[in-house]
Amino acid sequence: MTSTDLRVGVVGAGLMGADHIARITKRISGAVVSAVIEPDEGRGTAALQNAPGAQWFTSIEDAIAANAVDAVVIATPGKFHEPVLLPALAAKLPILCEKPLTADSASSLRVVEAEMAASDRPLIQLGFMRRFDAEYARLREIIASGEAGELLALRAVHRNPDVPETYTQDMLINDSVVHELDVIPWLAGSEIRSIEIKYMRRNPNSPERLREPILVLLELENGILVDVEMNVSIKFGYQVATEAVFSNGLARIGQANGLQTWSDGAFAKEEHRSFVTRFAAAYDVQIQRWVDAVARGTIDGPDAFHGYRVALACEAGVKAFDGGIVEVQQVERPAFYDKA
Ligand code: ISE
Repeated sequence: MTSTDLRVGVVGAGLMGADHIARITKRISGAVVSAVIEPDEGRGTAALQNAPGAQWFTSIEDAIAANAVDAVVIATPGKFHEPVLLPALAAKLPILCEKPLTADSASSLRVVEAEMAASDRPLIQLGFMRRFDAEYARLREIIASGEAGELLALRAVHRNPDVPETYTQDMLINDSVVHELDVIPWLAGSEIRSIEIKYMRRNPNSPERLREPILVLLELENGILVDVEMNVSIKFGYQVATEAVFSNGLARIGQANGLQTWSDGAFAKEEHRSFVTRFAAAYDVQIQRWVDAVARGTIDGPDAFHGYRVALACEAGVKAFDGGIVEVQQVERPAFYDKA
């Protein structure tokens, strides 16, 4: 650690929090984990193994009162974000908040208002990591440049091998499709106008409480149609892929790119089993760019107002479980968010 390193408090030491703690300690320059904020003692002390010199706190308020952090990474489940975001904003701390911003649009709006009241510039960057994946960035360039002609449609698949017991039906949208609700407007340069959901044939592996896989159909403001297969019980592995259909051709991202083996007359390629490995490089780039941006007094990624828009799209998505085409409420972006 050097005296200029950003002292980061990581809130939540579950799968994602522990991964960010290891990342900041081992691979990120200009930052150090100075605090692990986690109510569960077992998880908190386990996480400290990867954060030499860090202190353990059970609440964000205690870490702020002890002057232990210059910035915060929030990696708890979305429903716990608001009570961490509000005191961190009041203390004017830069924040990298894992997706989603909060559990619903009303609380997301409260966070946006608290941010505008606390600071003269955005403090929150949202952890939508796909934007930092090299293939997503290249696809966005191809779309924007027009080099393959006009974009006609996007076809996406989002497949998980399984999900934990805490995963509920609404999480198909609020926890999983939320990534597409972020990245599709970013890729296509157009907001989401409406959402429709169709139920695919039930997977016998699906837990009793879930009705899935689902097919999510998005219509964008510019008329582009996007279909997303969301599937969380497909056993074989973790797969996130998109095909872009242009007037002059196709582009595909997210194809399996692991170890190739030839054996017993067969060819095989390794597939990911979790988002932790599939997006490892994107998470590294995201955190490094956030740390560098904080040093410049800014953010470098999606902001809280975008998180509010995504929350509105999620609400439309959850309504669409009951059938029909559901319009997404459109909101005007305050000039405050152009200060980043
Ligand atoms: C999880 O929270 C993620 O963010 C993953 O990227 C997604 O694939 C998964 O479905 C979510 O539960």
